[in-house]
Amino acid sequence: MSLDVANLRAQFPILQRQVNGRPLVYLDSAASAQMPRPVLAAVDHYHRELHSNVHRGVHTLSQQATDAFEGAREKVRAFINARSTREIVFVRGTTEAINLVAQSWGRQNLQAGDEILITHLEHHANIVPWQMLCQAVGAKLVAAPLNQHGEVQLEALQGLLSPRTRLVAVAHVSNALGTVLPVRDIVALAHARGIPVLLDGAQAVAHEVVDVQALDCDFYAFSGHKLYGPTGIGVLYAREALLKLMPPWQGGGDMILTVSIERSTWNDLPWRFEAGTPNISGAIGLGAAIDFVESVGRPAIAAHEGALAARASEALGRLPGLRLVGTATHKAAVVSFTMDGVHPHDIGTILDHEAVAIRTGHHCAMPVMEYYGLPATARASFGCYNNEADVERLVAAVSRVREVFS
Ligand code: C6P
Repeated sequence: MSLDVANLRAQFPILQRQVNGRPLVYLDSAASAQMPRPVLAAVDHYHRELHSNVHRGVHTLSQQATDAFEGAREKVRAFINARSTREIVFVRGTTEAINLVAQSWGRQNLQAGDEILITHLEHHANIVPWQMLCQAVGAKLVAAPLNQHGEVQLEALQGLLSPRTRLVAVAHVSNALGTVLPVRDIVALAHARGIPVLLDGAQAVAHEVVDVQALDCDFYAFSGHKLYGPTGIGVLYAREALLKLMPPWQGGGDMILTVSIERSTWNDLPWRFEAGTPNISGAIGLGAAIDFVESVGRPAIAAHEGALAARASEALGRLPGLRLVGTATHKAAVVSFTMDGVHPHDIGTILDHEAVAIRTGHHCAMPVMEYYGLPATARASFGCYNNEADVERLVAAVSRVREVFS
């Protein structure tokens, strides 16, 4: 199942770029993965040949754009094995998907004294929308703790489920630590008490086969730009039984059936949740990204990235004063680290001089940084196009940081 990485790399024009006079080493795929030629071509084709509005025109362009847009929805459905395209709502990204659930389902189903259970490793996108909801309705946000490896323990999470818990919302994979959460078990625990579960799949879909029916989750959110697709497009999967009871959260064109000055009636699912002209080229690009990922195969991608990340962790871990942050047994290809006496931003700047792109900072996960008593980490994250030479360049550049600061 090994990947033909040289051939894969040739599909990503950006990897030909030089940065500071050296070939780019891109190790920031957890922030945004690069786009391969078929995705660039699909977006370009839409702009050159189909550009028009969807669901509105009888003219050929509009019909073809609508077919391509709705075709992308079917690709998403098949990709995550949803039962129906009625369960696939196009949104701007994971952040918007979670806000949609908070503002629509949340306001309808939560009241004062209720609780939402998250964990300590969530991205801000899976914290702040719930805080806003809690403030609006008088509910309480509860967070399950981590162990020293950055793992969420089921017993601890179970102990925080209370008769007032109305929703469990957890990451499938942590962006800051790489921890893969035991989401099937979490869903089973919550469902045993009749509590619905939202999974933040932003860091999972490009690396794991995600089957929403097998996971049995109620909501699943992800972004196109972490899946080799464009920015500004993402998906909310919601179980149809829940979605059909949820009120629209934004009003406007396309989400209605009829409008009079007195009142309006709502469109069918999923368009009821897609007010206004959608990101048509983004959805088409996402469809092409899904075809790309399926053609490569996620088990092969995960095995390849996992081997690179393990190699990088081992080599970096041997450097004096370097600490790996997040050492879960079940981990995605994310390597977060700190170096004694060096701020992570300085690590990132020196690496950039060497054309090695990593992310530094709190990774929009401040509670997990606080948990470890750190202001920030440096994070290298891997995609299908990375190779062993990238790992060597990373390790050499980090060693250079040590030289500069010693
Ligand atoms: N994490 C990272 O570098 P948006 O911005 O809506 O596409 O995705 C938000 C989001 C939600 N959940 C998780 C687990 C995420 O990792 C992200 C985005 C990027 O880690 C940018 S902060």
